[in-house]
Amino acid sequence: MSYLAKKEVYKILILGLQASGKTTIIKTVTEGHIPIGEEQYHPTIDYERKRIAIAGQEIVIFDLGGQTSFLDRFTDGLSDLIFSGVKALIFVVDSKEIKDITLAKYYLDESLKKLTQYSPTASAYVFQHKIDLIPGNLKDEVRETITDHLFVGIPVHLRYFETSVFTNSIFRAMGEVFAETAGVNENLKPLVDTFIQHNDAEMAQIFTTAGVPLIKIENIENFEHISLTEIRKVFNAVAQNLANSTDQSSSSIFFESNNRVFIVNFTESGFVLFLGFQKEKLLEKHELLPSLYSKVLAFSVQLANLTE
Ligand SMILES: Nc1nc2c(ncn2[C@@H]2O[C@H](COP(=O)(O)OP(=O)(O)OP(=O)(O)O)[C@@H](O)[C@H]2O)c(=O)[nH]1
Ligand SMILES: [Mg+2]
Repeated sequence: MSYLAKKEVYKILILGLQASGKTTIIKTVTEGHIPIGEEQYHPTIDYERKRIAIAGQEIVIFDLGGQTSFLDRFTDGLSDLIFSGVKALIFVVDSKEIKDITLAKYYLDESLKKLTQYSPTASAYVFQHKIDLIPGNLKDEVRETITDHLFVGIPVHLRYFETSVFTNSIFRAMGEVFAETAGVNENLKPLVDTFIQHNDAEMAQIFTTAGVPLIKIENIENFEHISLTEIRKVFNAVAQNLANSTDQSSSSIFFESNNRVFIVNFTESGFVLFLGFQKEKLLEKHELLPSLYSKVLAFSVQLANLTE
């Protein structure tokens, strides 16, 4: 067993009032496609569990139905079962439903009480969701109103994100939750950091196979890096390519822009390594693409072994 091995399954809770968007969020970030428009609402009955692996760490997400009859049971009769062994709690509020903010605050308080009781070391996040529905000039006002209500008398540190399933915001927010929960920053980041320093890479990113960004490291200052949206386009194309490919060993691909070479590698332990190199640097070092490519492959195997 490797030193990074963690066999315990980590638990993430996602809760909030009904129709705030929890099930849609989980579907988007675990299946990797951004929905085109609002979809028909199917309330979650009771709760649903979704098991995923992030960089070798098994995680179970509890998607808790948001109807008040369910929330009352989760925070009372079932609280021991629901709130024990939790690593992260995400509370989702609908940006558009300001009228329900007092009710949301009530359940946020109840949940945090139970979280402090059963999982005192867990991290807590608030997603102010469906931000796409708020016009730009009202965003500050809406955020202020929501935070003014939610944060009164909160005993724990809450991380706050504005999210929408129609933009990268949800991938960024969930990326932080996943990276922190799975310990990616302590485990993978130092190794990737060392690799890119040694090989003069400009940047490295690690994604889940669904395209959720877990970490990003830049090796140079003022790198006008390609945006997440651009990476996602390439990423989806690559993922599609690999899914269609009959040659399952072809888990890597490289492509180039005028000044850069990028290598994308789908590691065996369920994450994706994305590296960018400057062509000029490679030329200076007389580094040829095939040799760079095999170094990346070797590194990816090493990472996979460590996280198995
Ligand atoms: N505009 C917008 N709509 C969203 C977003 N996320 C989800 N929705 C819509 O919100 C509605 C409710 O979504 P669900 O994910 O089912 O809500 P839920 O929180 O799981 O609801 P319960 O299971 O009843 O607690 C659906 O019609 C979704 O399409 C978003 O970011 N923006
Ligand atoms: Mg639901």
